[in-house]
Amino acid sequence: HAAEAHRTDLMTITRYVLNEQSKHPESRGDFTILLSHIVLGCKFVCSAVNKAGLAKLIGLAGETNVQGEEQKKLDVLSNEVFIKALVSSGRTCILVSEEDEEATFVEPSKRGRYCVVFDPLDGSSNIDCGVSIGTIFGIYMIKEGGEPKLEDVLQPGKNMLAAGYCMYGSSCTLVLSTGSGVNGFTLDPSLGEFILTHPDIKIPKKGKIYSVNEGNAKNWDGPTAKYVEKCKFPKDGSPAKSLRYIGSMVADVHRTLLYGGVFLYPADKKSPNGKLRVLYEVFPMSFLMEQAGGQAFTGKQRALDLVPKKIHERSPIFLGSYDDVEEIKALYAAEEQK
Ligand code: P6P
Repeated sequence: HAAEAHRTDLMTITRYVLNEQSKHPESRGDFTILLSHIVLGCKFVCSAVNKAGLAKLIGLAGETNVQGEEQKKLDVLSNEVFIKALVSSGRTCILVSEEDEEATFVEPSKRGRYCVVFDPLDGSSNIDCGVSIGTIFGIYMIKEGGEPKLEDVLQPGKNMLAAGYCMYGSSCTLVLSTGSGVNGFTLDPSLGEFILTHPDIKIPKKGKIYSVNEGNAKNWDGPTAKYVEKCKFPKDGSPAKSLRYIGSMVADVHRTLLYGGVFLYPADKKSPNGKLRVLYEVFPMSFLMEQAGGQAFTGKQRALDLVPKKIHERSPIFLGSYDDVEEIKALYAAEEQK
């Protein structure tokens, strides 16, 4: 009977978020409405990404769509969809997107209390070869009343109320945390609903995989070089780790979350702050890792303690299984002692 109930008792992301809301009686449902608009954006991008793949593959309508308009690059299209969805939710006041140099300040008549930072289509350079890509987002509450200002989004990641990503791959999977654990939902295209498929995700305490772009090895600093060396040639007789690097952050992080291990995008001589962006790549993924029992480190401090000064600031990042990141922290601490 339980199995039967499971099949018919569909836990959709909407129901899940409403359940969370019911834990906060004072809530006016604004957060639920905001999340429902983010989910709408993800559904749209999922369908656009799948179509684009198909259009590219079989040369449908060339580079222009049926209206003869120049086919928009998918990341530009995705950005417009999210901006419009977030503004029309009436629950946001500042939006920071990887695609826009400046933050978007929502007009007063449509303003709400939330600030959303997002990368509408991270890894989009991978679309043409069919590698999974994704949307990454984080949500802050505006610091205090009055005119929203840039400082309201330059908050440390630990102040985020929620964070998540939607991965567009063989299936469309949305992984979300609203501060009490991590849950994964898979889009059922026949229903147009995200169904709970990965309840209460916990990352393994230690993993057998390391994930880094080895092509940057000549530029790494000591601790990173030492850690990767240890993964490949362990001195304690333990088996070497496997290297898995997809080159699309959402895919590499999703595998790390489910299988364990560690994802590294270290600083190097070329880019002293690494490559990944603090607000809408490092913070949301670090938030999820901590919520799943893992951790995230910048080489200097806990990633979520970082206070960004600019909205497109970058930071090195080491995130994943708790024990694996501990080893990296020990190597950086030893370097500090020198
Ligand atoms: P590299 C994709 O371009 C991206 O922003 C992330 O999704 C990914 O983790 C990283 O860059 C890959 O960078 O330098 O290894 O190609």
